[in-house]
Amino acid sequence: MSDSFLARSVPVTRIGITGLSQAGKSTLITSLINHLENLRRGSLSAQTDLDLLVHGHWLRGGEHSFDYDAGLHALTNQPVRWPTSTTDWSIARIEINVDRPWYSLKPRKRVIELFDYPGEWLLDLMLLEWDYRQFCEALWAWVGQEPRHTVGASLIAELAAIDPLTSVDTAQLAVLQERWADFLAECRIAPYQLSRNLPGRFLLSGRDFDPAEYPFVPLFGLGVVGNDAAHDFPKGSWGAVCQANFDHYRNDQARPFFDQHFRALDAQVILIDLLGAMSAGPAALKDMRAALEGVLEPFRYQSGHWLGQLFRRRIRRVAVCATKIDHLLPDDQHRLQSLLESYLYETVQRLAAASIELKVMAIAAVQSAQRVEAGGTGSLIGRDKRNGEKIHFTPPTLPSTMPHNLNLKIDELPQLAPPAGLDRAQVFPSRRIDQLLAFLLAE
Ligand SMILES: Nc1nc2c(ncn2[C@@H]2O[C@H](COP(=O)(O)OP(=O)(O)OP(=O)(O)O)[C@@H](O)[C@H]2O)c(=O)[nH]1
Ligand SMILES: [Mg+2]
Repeated sequence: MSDSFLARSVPVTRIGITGLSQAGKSTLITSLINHLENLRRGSLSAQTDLDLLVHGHWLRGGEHSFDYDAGLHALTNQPVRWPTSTTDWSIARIEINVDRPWYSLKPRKRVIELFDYPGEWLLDLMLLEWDYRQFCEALWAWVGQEPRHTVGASLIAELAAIDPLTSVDTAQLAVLQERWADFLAECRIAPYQLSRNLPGRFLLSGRDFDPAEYPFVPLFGLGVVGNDAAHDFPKGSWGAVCQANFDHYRNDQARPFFDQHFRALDAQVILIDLLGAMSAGPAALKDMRAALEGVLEPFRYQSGHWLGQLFRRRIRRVAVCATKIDHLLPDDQHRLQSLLESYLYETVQRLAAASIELKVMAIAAVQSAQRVEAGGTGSLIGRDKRNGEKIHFTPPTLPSTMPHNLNLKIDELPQLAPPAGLDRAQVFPSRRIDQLLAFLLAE
């Protein structure tokens, strides 16, 4: 990594951390740094895989640096709040002292880089292999199913009514592109919580890209979808303009991002809001699983494939983590772990066959609810994220296995505020962050 002189003198482990908007990336990174800064305190010191790591400190500064100060400020000042939402990539660097015997020639320092980027961009992995026509076909299949079919009904009908061979109306295209982005944004949040929202940069463009400069939408009309006899779109037609701008998006935006950043990754963490998807119901669960399958597929490609080269060169470990499990009682936290294992069983098996270690974990970066015993049944107490008021709730009881058809729906969970009294010099209360670090950092 040329951007850091440290990279040349000490070994660097770069870990990608991603997840859809609000999955808990920034909070997790803040908590991971806090754990590494307090390596010899708390449960991390009990992880035998990490017992050579003695002291970690966050390296301030550098380009695109993760704002740990802001995360700490939010979580440890009164009134406590969660880190603010982020819209671009950043890197947190933590230098760690390694305890070696005096005669060892191995390095006595190690740098961990946590690379935070939006999951929306990871989802673009799915479209890297498509041409424009395949893109339209895939999206046509998705919008044929509920809830997308109903949520986007009028937009879908309008896109299907356009004859791709006729001259493009650029004003109408601009409006349709905005409406497509709005449709994606609506699908992403409650009550739908869908995951496969493409193109990802329509939702989160990043600092260097303006989707309006290269507008395109999926066209579902004659000649694009369901017509094998591929014919060229006439110059200046809807089809030609959308195709050219799709190609620009794929080749000059999505692909360079992976080219630039995935070469240097040693491990990848994908955060999912499984509890959120479970409260949205089976359609959200199915869509999330399909999205995960889609983005994990390239990890299996052979090195003859350009994506295979990118992924297989270094990335050997992948963790898929269901976040925010502090919303559950301890027994249900265990059940969520086994639900997640059965939910992703086939994917785990497939990656294992390709020698990629995929671990699925149920975690909480900052435990924000406390258990109380009320009349024999357990319940939880925390504070409301919006107004800080105390809330007392009985979390849902989870089944111990995931139904094969994903026919599962739980009640919506409250949104909690972080707990008061967090301190940088103490390990934040959390669930399984120590195990996640042990998996990612084991030598
Ligand atoms: N109870 C609980 N809530 C959490 C935890 N982590 C995140 N949250 C909630 O999830 C929200 C989003 O967390 P962030 O860490 O900002 O998530 P993000 O993925 O960085 O979000 P964007 O930057 O907007 O994409 C927070 O505002 C909290 O409401 C956790 O460990 N426990
Ligand atoms: Mg964030």
